[in-house]
Amino acid sequence: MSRKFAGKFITFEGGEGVGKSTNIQWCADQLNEQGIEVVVTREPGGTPIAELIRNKLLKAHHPEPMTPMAELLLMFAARNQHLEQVIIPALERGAWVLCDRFTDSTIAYQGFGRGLDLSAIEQLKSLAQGDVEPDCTFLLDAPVEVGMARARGRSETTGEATDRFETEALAFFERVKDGFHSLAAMHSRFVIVDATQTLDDVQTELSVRLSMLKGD
Ligand code: Z5A
Repeated sequence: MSRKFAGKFITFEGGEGVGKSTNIQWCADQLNEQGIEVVVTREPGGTPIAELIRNKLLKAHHPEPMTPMAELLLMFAARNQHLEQVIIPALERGAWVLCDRFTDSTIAYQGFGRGLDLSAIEQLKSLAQGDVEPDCTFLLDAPVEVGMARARGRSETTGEATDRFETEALAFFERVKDGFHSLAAMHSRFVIVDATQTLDDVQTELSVRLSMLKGD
């Protein structure tokens, strides 16, 4: 049984470049206009300590390779800090938390992508996360190549550096995508949104779902 809060916990998942950041900000603006307090945050990260961990996780080059298990443990260390410092207090006071990635990313990337044992991930999940689960998870779904091309387009404009995950091969991202689809088939909180649609169409779909969550 997941814990009930005054606020709603909504996560945005999917591969690189599918539009998570763009649509989170759009959803936050919609909810703010309706007088709802919204906290927009991301994983790994979301607090000073968790952002330090994020820097290590995403840094493309280290003097030694990061082991998959170290990567997994760091994801959960950052998550526990984020939950205790930001997510739970916000949900308790009635805010809606919109989070760019959460534990489904760990199962997809470290489980399906890296091949780490899924039952070990579940054990860590229950230690780090307890009974906190998202109320709704939007899975923005697009072929890997579409997301990669969009992310490339964005980094050409912003000049952002390549991170450690972006150096992985296509097959890795295909396994990650399969992971997200398996999770969506298992959990009713998932809403799959076709992210190849125009941004307007994606946002019309999100708006309908947000109204349902609000109980309109
Ligand atoms: N990771 C992990 O391994 N395990 C974990 O537990 C967690 C994370 C929590 C964090 O990267 C990395 O950490 C991630 C997984 C790993 N690595 N990968 N891959 P991140 O979350 O910071 O970055 P990202 O996931 O790679 O996302 P992104 O590149 O920031 O993309 P996005 O937020 O999904 O997309 P966007 O920036 O909103 O949109 C990209 C561009 O497309 C932009 O120019 C938009 O204007 C455009 N766009 C968006 N939607 C559309 C539509 N519908 N049509 C046309 N253009 C669009």
